[in-house]
Formats: sequence, structure tokens, C-alpha cells
Amino acid sequence: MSEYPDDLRGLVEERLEHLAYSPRPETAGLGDAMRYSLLAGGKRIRPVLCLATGRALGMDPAGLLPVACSLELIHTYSLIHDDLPAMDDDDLRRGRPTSHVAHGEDVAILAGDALFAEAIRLACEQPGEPERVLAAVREIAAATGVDGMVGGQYFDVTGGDEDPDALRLLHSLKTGRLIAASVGAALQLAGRPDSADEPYRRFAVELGLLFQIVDDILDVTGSDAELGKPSGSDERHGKVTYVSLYGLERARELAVESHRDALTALEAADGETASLHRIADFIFTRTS
Ligand code: GRG
Repeated sequence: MSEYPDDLRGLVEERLEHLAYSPRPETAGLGDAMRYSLLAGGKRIRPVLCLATGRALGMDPAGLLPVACSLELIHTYSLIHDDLPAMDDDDLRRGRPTSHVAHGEDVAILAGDALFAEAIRLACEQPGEPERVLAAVREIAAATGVDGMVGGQYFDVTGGDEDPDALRLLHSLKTGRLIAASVGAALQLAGRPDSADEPYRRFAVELGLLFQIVDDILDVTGSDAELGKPSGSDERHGKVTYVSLYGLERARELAVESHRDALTALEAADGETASLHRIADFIFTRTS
């Protein structure tokens, strides 16, 4: 079972293409810069995870698209800012020149800022019981903020990843929390008891870890063309990774263990979890 749920990816792709930010001609260039990065062919793992969780819980995936797509806008903003000269200073992303190379540093910063704000607006437009929508938006914002992605990036740029525990914390904040919130946002919209959600939450945390271990392996083993970004970037930036800490062979074993643990958690979850199972397999076996 390794096929990615392309039907869900198609729903996401279509909604992202049709997002409009402002009718003003004065800001059309900013909208173009946002679309340049957003519609450059990412894997859409976070929104697809959100829709697949909704599907597992018996919800119509198409009905979750505002919240799901908000996750992709936030993820794209993080990529644009991560590539900036003040951060990783990368020239290639999703197979294209990075935002600051194509549009200039000033516009790239603004495109990232605007994607984050538009993500929150979009998530607030999610149909559903207001209390549940608010809980979903809160979970996404918290996963993005200081105790999440931005805090993890701060930890990264200030050099806080020198031992295995610190590395795990860094990645759980920087990439894990948004991946976990992709599942969590759908759980919030379903409004079930916490006890029923617990296996899904364990699955989501493990998936975030798996994603990062595989990402570190691919940075060493993948090509620029496969990755759509420069390979070997972690080593060039002197980053501590699962590969630099444990070696390639042990990192591969850790990925096997993490994939197994994610699926074990999923087995304990109620609902129709086949799409989530496929996403875990895809993250484990991906080459880009
Ligand atoms: C700068 C605010 C700020 C945050 C940066 C998450 C993050 C923090 C930066 C992303 C940069 C990066 C390469 C992180 C490593 C893991 C990761 C998120 C890889 C890219 O995600 P994929 O593989 O990319 O889901 P696509 O392009 O498929 O969406």
C-alpha cells in the first residue's frame, strides 16, 4: 500500500489555484509572488493529511479545504523565509529559483508574511461550528508560533541542535508540530472526545519524526533534480541531522522504526484510515 492519495491532492491543487487575495491592481505583483511559490508543485503533504484525517472520521474531505489549504499557505511561507539570505540563503526550491532570487528579497519577505496572514483568513472561512473552527485555527497558529515552527527555526539559527535530545526537540518544533496540526485541525473540526483522538495524535507525532529522518537522509542521497532544491544543503550549512549524528545506516534504521511506530499507532485508531496509511508509506518511501 504505497500510493499517495492523488484524489485528495487534486482537490488541494484546484483550491490553491483559485485562491484570490485582493482585487487591487496595485498589489497584483505581490499576489503573483505568492502564487509563484505556492503553485510550484509541492507534495501537499500537510493539506492532504488534513483531508485524509477528515475522511478517516467520516467527513467529506472537500468540506475541509479551507483549513487544509491554510496549512499549505503557512508551509509555503516558511519555505520562502527559510530560503532567504538571512536564513539558509538557497537559490533553488520546488525546482525553481527561490522567491528572493525571482522577486527580490523585499518582495519575498512580504510574500511570506502575506501567505501567513491569508492562511489565517482562509482557515477562519472554514464552514462548521464556530467553536470547532476556532479550535482548529488555534491549533494551527500554535503549531506555527513560538512553541512550534518559528520557535524551532529560532532554535536552529541559534545553534541549539548539538545532541540527540536537542535535535529531536528542534525538529519536533520546526517541522513536526505543523505536520501534527495537519491531523489535529481535522480532529478539532470533528469535535470528538480526546480519548478517541489519542491514537491519531500519536500517529501524527510519529509521522512528523519520520518525515524529518527521511528528509535528512534524502539531503544526503538525493539529487538536486529529484529534490527540487540543492542536495547536501544540511552539510554545507553545518547542520546536525539524523545522518550526521547517527550515520546513514542507523538513520535508515530509525526511519524503519519510526514508520513502524506510526502504523502501530494508526492501527489503534477508529475510522477508515487507509488514506493515512498510504501517506505514511509515501513519506517513508519518498524520493523528493
Ligand atoms: C523561516 C519561519 C521560518 C520557518 C522555517 C519548516 C521550516 C522552518 C523551514 C522549512 C525548510 C526546510 C527545508 C525544512 C526541512 C523540512 C521541510 C519542511 C522540508 C520541505 O517540506 P516538503 O518536503 O516540501 O513537504 P514540498 O515542497 O513538497 O511542500
